[in-house]
Amino acid sequence: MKSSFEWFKRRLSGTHRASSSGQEDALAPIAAQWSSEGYAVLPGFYSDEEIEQAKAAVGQAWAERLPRLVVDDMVALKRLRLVDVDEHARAHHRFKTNDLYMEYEAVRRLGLNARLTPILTRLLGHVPVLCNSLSFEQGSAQDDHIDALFMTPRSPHQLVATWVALEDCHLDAGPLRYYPGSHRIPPYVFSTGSHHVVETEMPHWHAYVNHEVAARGLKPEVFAARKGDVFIWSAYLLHGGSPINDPARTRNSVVFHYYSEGDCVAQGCTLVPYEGGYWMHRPHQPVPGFGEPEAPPLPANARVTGMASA
Ligand SMILES: O=C(O)CCC(=O)C(=O)O
Repeated sequence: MKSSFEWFKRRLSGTHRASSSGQEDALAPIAAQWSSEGYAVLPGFYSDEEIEQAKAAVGQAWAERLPRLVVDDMVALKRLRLVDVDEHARAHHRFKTNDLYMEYEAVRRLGLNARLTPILTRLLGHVPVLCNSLSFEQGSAQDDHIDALFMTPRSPHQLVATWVALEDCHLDAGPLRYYPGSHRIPPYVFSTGSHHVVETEMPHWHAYVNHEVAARGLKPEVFAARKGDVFIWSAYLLHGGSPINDPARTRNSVVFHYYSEGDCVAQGCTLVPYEGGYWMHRPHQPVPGFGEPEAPPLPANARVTGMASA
């Protein structure tokens, strides 16, 4: 795996020589890993500078405390406005900060850019629309799941995620865990006929997935990430956050999810062209008790699809 990526990195840096036919495919090793394992790794993809700028933006979000920003308190298990997080919780709880991609360019740039967008386009098979971001300062310790349960794409397979390491991840900090090859498990069908989660039926989902994992001999691995690494996973790859053995350790990282342009247009989304793809402009996540959530200002080049443009 690593050697094929070295080849790809040489290609990206321009030191790769094309074959005599000139037809070599720089993304072939990544696409092959994607197809056989359900994920792809881009070691050292981002520079220290790019990573530090994104980290600074997360710090800025917590300093500015824009009232429209929304976080999930992963200890108290509740969603709230960032501005309402008290000092005690900020110091002692773990938070997932939602959708900084809509607010801070330095975060958005890690989700879409001239080097990453072509890779995402190849793996997704469509032009990607960056539709959310989740910034973590500590591990998520999230149960194993597939993203298609919660962000069920309108068209099967038209959802991918990237995970970017904003620092080296210590193995006691709760690294990302994943099951290579699990993307081949046919998605569970709930009583609604959909792959979308029905919470009361999750015990059946777990029993089904555990059975499939055992029957296929799949084994979990952890991503011992180094700062600047990118991990890309399919909507159907089983993954989660490993237990946090040392709560004092940070695990700065950001997850981005992407739907396809076609699915977003079919759903009338507002898309902002960016670095060969789009980012979705929308309200922030709703917070119980706060009415309609607010969106950031609409960029002048936004493309409003659906009824208005039909
Ligand atoms: O970063 C992690 O620990 C897991 C994140 C995750 O599972 C997700 O965002 O779907």
